[in-house]
Amino acid sequence: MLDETIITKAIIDTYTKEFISNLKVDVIIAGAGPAGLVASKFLADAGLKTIIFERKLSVGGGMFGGGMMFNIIVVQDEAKKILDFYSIKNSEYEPNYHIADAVEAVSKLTAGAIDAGVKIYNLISVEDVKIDADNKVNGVVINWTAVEMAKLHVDPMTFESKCVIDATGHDSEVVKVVLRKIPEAKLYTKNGGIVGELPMNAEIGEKTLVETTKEIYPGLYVAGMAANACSGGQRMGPIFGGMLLSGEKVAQLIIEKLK
Ligand code: 48F
Repeated sequence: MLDETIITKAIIDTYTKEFISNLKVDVIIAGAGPAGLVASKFLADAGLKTIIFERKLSVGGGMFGGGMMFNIIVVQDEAKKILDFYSIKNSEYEPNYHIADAVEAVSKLTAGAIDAGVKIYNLISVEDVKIDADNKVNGVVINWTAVEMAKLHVDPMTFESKCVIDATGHDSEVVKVVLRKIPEAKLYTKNGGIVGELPMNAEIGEKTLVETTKEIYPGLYVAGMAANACSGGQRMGPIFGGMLLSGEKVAQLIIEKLK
């Protein structure tokens, strides 16, 4: 005998209890693409309480689609260790070009994060940041993606963290909010603002990405394509090693800072 109201209660009760327990965490990540997923696992493995807010119904960002919907990803030698770490099957196509199944990669990166203790909230968008008296970022303002899509006039709610990672991809949405809403904000970039992403060059873009992954404003870090977009790095298309290494690097930076 199944009682529909118990099913409903189980969902609401469990979700809200966990939601409340995550109101104050160590790290909040905006975006569950490859960079955000990898960062979250390494942070959680280091004992930092980490949550991700993901706008969409599905996690994985641009990885699921491989290149132009051919759902295979390519990873170079430097990042093969991360595929192996997650037991993502891969093989060498040519020297320095390792291929893997995009769906397997997303699934295992996601499982890795969840097994490490990360809570992923899908269907929730980060729309603003919370700041302290010195304008340092110390949390995010969120709303249901459905509210955002329907343009409903519904106030958002706020979660607090010691650090925030913008892993929102090409649009670097969290960084844009900081620039828009804190007039005196200067990013740690060559022009103090968003330099903007450069056209395709996989070789340079992948190398640059590890350098552009950093704390870009007090309390706010960038990882993945958001990092190159902010600091003027090249785009690189469906080679994903840089995204994985960027996730690893941003986690190391935050671990050093917080521990
Ligand atoms: O775009 P995405 O996969 O970012 P990434 O981890 O990886 C980039 C690659 O996929 C690809 C590439 C470059 O050529 O190799 O582009 O840097 O994942 C970003 C995720 O963030 C979510 C979005 O739905 C996606 O899943 N997202 C974007 N804005 C928000 C957000 C927001 N405001 N709040 C929450 N999630």
